[in-house]
Amino acid sequence: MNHTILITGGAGFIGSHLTRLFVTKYPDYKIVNLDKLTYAGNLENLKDVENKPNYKFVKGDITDIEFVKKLFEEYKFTGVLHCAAESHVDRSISDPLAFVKTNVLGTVTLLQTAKDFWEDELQGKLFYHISTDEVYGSLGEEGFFTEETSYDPRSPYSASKASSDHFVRAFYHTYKLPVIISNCSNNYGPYHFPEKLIPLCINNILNQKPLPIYGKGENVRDWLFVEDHVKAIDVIFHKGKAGETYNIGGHNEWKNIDIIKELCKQMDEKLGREKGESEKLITFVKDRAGHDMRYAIDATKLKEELGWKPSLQFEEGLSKTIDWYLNNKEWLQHVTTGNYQNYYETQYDKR
Ligand code: NAD
Ligand code: TDX
Repeated sequence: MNHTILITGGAGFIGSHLTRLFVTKYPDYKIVNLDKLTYAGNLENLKDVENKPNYKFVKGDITDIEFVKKLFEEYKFTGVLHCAAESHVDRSISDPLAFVKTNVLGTVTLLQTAKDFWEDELQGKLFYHISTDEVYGSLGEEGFFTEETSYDPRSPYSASKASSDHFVRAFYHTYKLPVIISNCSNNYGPYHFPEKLIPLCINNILNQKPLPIYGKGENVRDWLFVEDHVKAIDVIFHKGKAGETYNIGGHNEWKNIDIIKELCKQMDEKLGREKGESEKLITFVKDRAGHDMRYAIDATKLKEELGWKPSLQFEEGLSKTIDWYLNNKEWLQHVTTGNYQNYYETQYDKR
């Protein structure tokens, strides 16, 4: 069928890759990108698709119900791919209310509007909520998160995402709204805002600034190349079953310190620097409050039921990512001026 899809947060990191994939792969779909353009949203991320006839950008806030209603009236959406969120754990520690507002109230605003517009004809509609593995809490050395793992969020960010997931399921059970949730592990790749570990360290290596590693760098994350994530979303959107949850992960666990060492090694080679030069920048700093120890996803359900698996090996994905940042220094400069400097000073310089 032909869809008219609302993508929220399409100017952000994952949202821009998702928008690009849907706009180019499905020329018969109409894609409307609703984004507030917070510090994390950037229309430069979508320069290559902005003039496509099936793409439209609308600036707005998902918590503004009158605005969201008007958009549903105008476009008669058949699907929602909901990416918009406050997404950075460290910011959630300093400003939890902003996370409740966008991640909880914003999600319920969209659910409520979709329900009101779709309730006469639910057939052919889908509300797809993009969520995170952080809702499951923190693992010890063993085990994986499955779709059955109990929720145990431990940061204001993950608590707000867990809350939004609960509302999505509540709308399915109460109003039969067709919903799907996917919970993904840590993404990396082009257009990643340099407040997150990998792009922050790429930027700092380039500028020969300290690489701030929280605690001892022993925390483990399961990394997935962002293009593999959005390919999984595509498969789930088209083949997944309403009411279901799918975990998405790379089966690719790394300690933070090991990732940064690999990054230093690859960047020294690419920049023609002496072997070991960038590693000297590694600086252990005060740990993140409530820092989750380990995340690891079991993505068996997605592989067995829908046939998705990651396509890129991590070292290759990291190399592609570094090359993108080296070829797009202007993008990096644009996003690291102004407010970014204030954020950086508060987060790191005064620690
Ligand atoms: P991001 O911070 O890069 O982008 C978020 C986008 O949402 C930005 O464009 C921002 O302008 C927009 N936005 C924020 N508040 C808004 C509002 N009130 N109204 C409209 N737009 C608003 O985030 P990301 O890393 O791309 O994450 C996207 C989604 O994927 C989030 O829901 C996040 O929880 C989830 N997720 C992220 C990761 C990851 O590793 N980055 C992993 C799993 C899940
Ligand atoms: O300066 C840093 N130093 C450091 O050691 C930063 C920014 C992070 N870290 C550590 C904290 C984590 O253990 O690196 C790891 C990764 O940190 P982030 O890049 O901030 O990601 P994380 O907190 O794991 O959350 C990410 O993955 C899940 C995304 O930001 C979330 O949106 C997503 O849901």
